[in-house]
Amino acid sequence: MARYRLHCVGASGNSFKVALFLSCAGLDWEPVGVDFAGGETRSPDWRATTNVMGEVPVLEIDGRQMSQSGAILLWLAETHGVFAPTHKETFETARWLLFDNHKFTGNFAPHRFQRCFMPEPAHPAVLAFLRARTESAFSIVDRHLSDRRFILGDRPTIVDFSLLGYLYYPAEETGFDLAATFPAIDAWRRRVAELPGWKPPYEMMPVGNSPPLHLHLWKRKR
Ligand SMILES: N[C@@H](CCC(=O)N[C@@H](CS)C(=O)NCC(=O)O)C(=O)O
Repeated sequence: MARYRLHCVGASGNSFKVALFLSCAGLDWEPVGVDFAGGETRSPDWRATTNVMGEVPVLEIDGRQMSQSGAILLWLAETHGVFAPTHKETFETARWLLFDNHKFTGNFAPHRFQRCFMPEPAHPAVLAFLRARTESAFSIVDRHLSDRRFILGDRPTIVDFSLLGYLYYPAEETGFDLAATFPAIDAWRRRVAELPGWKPPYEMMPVGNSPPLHLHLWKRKR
């Protein structure tokens, strides 16, 4: 059994944030699949034994179970001293991690979910709302990256891993052509993809039971 066990599912970008760290840091870890589509994370038993918040990722080490990707990344960076912000960067780190959870991933992930993982097509107003909020958050990050290589400056840190969690899923799932619309974000995600240990999400976490793609997208893929 690996030292670190990451409870996750391939479609979960929040899980990918942690998987990316573990893989790029060269740590001994394994993905542990969750039956997300079958409702495992919503069951009282899973909440009692694994995560009271009912979410993946959960990182397990030495019997301890940790949730919330941002908190896990902070803990991993401090524990292993890699991809770690400096003490002087503490404020900027918290600022960007909160922005990610609230506005960046916080709108992009539900937009993708509503767009392609719901059993029925989402109401267009819901999609339009989430898309506009995502575009606004993306514009902020695109501008921020126009004159620096990574979010905190010239080297990759956990802040990049957090914000990038959902940016490697296929455009047919996300509905965003990043290369065409957010060139600085696109260049940044390519830079991070050059790190040793990087793999795309479904290859990094080939486990669990992801929600099925919405039928109309699934048909379009064939
Ligand atoms: N802020 C959390 C978000 C975690 C999250 O939303 N996970 C999703 C999968 S990507 C989940 O398990 N959702 C279950 C639910 O909301 O019921 C984090 O960064 O870990």
